[in-house]
Amino acid sequence: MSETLENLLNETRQFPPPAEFAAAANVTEGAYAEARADRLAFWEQQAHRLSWAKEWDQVLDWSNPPFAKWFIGGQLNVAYNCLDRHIEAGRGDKVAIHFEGEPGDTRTITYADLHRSVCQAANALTDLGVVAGDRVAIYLPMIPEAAVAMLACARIGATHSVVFGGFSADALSGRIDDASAKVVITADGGFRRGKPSGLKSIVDEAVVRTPSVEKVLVVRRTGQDIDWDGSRDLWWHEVVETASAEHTAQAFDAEHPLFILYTSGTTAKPKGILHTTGGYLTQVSYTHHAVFDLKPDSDVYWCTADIGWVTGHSYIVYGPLSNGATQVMYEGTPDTPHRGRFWEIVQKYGVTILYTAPTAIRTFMKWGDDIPAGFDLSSLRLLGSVGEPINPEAWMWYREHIGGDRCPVVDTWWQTETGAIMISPLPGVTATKPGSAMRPLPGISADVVDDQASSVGNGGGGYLVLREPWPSMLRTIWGDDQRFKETYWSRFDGMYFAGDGAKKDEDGDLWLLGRVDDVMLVSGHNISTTEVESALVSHPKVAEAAVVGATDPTTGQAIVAFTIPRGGVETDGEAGEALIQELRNHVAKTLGPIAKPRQIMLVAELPKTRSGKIMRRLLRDVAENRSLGDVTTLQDSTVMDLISSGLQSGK
Ligand code: 6R9
Repeated sequence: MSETLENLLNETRQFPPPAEFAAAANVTEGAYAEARADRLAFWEQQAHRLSWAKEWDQVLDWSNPPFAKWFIGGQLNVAYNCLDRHIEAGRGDKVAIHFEGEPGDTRTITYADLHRSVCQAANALTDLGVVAGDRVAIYLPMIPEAAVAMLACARIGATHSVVFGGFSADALSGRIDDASAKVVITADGGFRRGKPSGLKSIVDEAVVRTPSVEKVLVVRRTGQDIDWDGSRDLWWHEVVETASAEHTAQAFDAEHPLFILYTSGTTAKPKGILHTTGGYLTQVSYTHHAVFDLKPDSDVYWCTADIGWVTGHSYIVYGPLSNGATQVMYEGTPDTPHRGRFWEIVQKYGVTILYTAPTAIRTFMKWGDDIPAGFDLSSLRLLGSVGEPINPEAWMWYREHIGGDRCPVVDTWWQTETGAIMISPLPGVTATKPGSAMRPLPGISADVVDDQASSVGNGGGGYLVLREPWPSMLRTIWGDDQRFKETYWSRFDGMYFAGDGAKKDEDGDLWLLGRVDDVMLVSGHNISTTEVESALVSHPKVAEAAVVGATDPTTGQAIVAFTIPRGGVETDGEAGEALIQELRNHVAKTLGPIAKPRQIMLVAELPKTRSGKIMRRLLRDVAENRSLGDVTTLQDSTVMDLISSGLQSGK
């Protein structure tokens, strides 16, 4: 990977924080030096952001790597930290959640309201026989009950396993079974693209195969007809909303399991990533405060992720609520009932901090600049990105068309496994570069190493690793310590291997290059898919691109690009052919002739996972004329048919 291209390093645009923003920022430059001087003392200080029932005796126990323990001997309750302590501080009437349902129904939920619901749900779960250490599966749409259910589990020490509401019965039953969940919390359905989708029917199918499940608790959201098993199913409004709202939170050990969240490996069985209590809450609370510069009294924060992903866990539920934020929660899709829905929501609630994903940003670019231009976005003061490398042009578009050229943009790198943000600008400190996640946060030691595990110098590329344990790190893979060691700790001795490629530029700032499985080897040169994609997206006629390496008799692998033109670009017949030539030449000019794609296909859509990441594996199958591999994690299964049929017609 050291022979990578120079393109991203040629990005010279830089955006220092506005002086006013920097002057009022939550975190200043000094934090880096402080953490460097004494990393454990730094994290200990961050742990004091929380209320502990009992202080820890030791900050970190790393005597048995890679099994870390943080804040040993400490005890706390997560729900108490997210709710009760704000109420005790006189902030019970503050809005916690502005809920916006897809059909337009709304709910305003204060911290006192949320506390009441969580206490009721905690009592109801206790009545159902759930005790500390039991697992509870949560399979809900993006409605406030999802946060209530998670916090109720945390309150009684039950470990939740949230399964994204778009997953199939197979995926759901596999996850319920792996964790032996005792209770499943679901809804009759949710609203998606204007239609009620079924959830309860999928649970019915899944639990036939999961003997551990004793009860299914059902929220009424859509009112659609559902099947009912009187010995197993219970309505949320009958058992939770009638339960006592008195509940005293008991403190749990800092290493008590808080949640399991499954990540789908590319091939094998999903991995149950286990997070625990004290270190996790410390790091999500600190990073939410530092990276988003949250001012709880004036900000309106909105993270557009689904609660079914780690971004929703850490930056909708635990980070913002532990910090006493007011936030927006939206149930639906960005184009229902119209393509301005996000901007309408920003305008309506006066959102000040927006956290979304490159896949959404590129979609908005494709839809056209005039859509956000039709709304008042002047309340925004900070923009965040997460989920994939953000192409420099998408970053610029986000800054200009959403951030009015005034809001700092923070590109945040992290993973389900890391639990919290690891690499990101600090908005009041860092002069950002479009497309770079910049530096590890204070207290985090990320590095880029070569095949021999040596740190690369500035200007070099290689593998992203984490050299020291961090508070919100995964503790293991549920039930499989061996797999935990093999997956993350065996590639480089004594380091956590993240599976991502990265580069250091001449200033030592970090550029993420995507999963190392996606790197292409063309005539002996390592070329990252991210770089070629960014070169394509830097062309004014391109909205989105996905690049793969296909076997080639002369070059080993050859670059094949799937490209979505921006709205209004002519692609029929000769115009399409001309555009393809123009794009091939554009890539050759930007990155060098070695990176010129062998083939470019103009397509209408790209295959994405349900969390919005491009599935290059499937495009590789198409590029190499193979039948498609496993498509069960595809967001939209018709996309691949569209792409394949487009190719046959020569497009
Ligand atoms: C939070 C989340 C993790 C993988 C990660 C990387 C990619 C996430 C990124 C990014 C470049 C960023 N990723 N954020 N790549 N820049 N800012 O997405 O967790 O679903 O577990 O995915 O996502 O490849 O390894 P998760």
